This record gives sequence, C-alpha cells and structure tokens, in this order.
Amino acid sequence: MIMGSQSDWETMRHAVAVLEALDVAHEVRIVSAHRTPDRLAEYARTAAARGLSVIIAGAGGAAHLPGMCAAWTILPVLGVPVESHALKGMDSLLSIVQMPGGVPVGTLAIGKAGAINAALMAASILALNDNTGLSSRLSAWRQAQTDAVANSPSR
Ligand code: RP5
Repeated sequence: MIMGSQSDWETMRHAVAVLEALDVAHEVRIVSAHRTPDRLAEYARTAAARGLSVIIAGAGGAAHLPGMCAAWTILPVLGVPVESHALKGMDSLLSIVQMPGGVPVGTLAIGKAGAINAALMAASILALNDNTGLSSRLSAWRQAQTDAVANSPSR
C-alpha cells in the first residue's frame, strides 16, 4: 500500500485494519507522485519483481499517484481518493478515475469507505490464487458484518 502523504494515513489506516483483520501480508509506504517522483518510479517498476501482487494507492487533491503507479506496472492498482479539504475529495476522485483507455486504475469511493473496500477488493483478488484460507477469512468477515446488523434501529 502506498499513500501520497502522512496526512493520508487517517484514511488509509482503515484499509490497513482490514488487511490485518484478514491476515493479508502487506507493506505500507509514503510515496508521492509529485514530491518523490523517483521513489514512485522505483517502487512501481520493481513491485512485481519483489513479489507484490496488488497495489493500493491512496492520494488526495491532484491525485496522480495511482495513475502514475499504474503506468509503471501491470499489477492491479486500486486507487483510493482521499477526501481533500478544498473540494471534499471530488478532485481526488476525478484525478484517479479518469484514466485514459489502456492504463487501468480500479477506483474506489472517496474516503474511509473507499479505503475499506480497496482492502476487501485486494483480498478478493489475492484469494483467487491463495492456499492460506483467505477465501474462508473473507467469507467469515462478510458473515460477521451481516451478523452485526440489527433488525431494527436502537432508539
Ligand atoms: C497529496 O496531497 C496527498 O496524497 C495528500 O492527500 C495531499 C495533501 O498532502 P499534504 O500537503 O497534507 O502532505 O499528494
């Protein structure tokens, strides 16, 4: 998982929490498309050779991180638009989702929901070629979520 700034952690920590709950091996790095472009190129270009399978990239504002990451690798890249102060994350969303045909980024929702779903989507992808029981852990996670929904609201 990469994020553009320390300030993205408050959003992206929700993705990390899901990966931890599902016991998915992961690493977390700050990589900025604008402030550390060489770090991004190095990270994305070597990701597959280092054994990574999926990259979650969270960024806000002029959120070029997921798209530029996808330009350097054929690994699946899942983009999380971090909610910005100025434009409430619409800038992030549009920056991430409007990729040109040929360089895909799987774009999730703005903010916490997107971070959680990016982790779940990554786990679903990994579960396709997994022999550690990840599919079962994903099913159990979903079931626990279902079981936690009350039949009626507390008043
Ligand atoms: C982006 O700029 C980051 O992903 C972050 O969401 C946004 C603001 O960064 P900071 O100014 O808080 O470091 O690159």
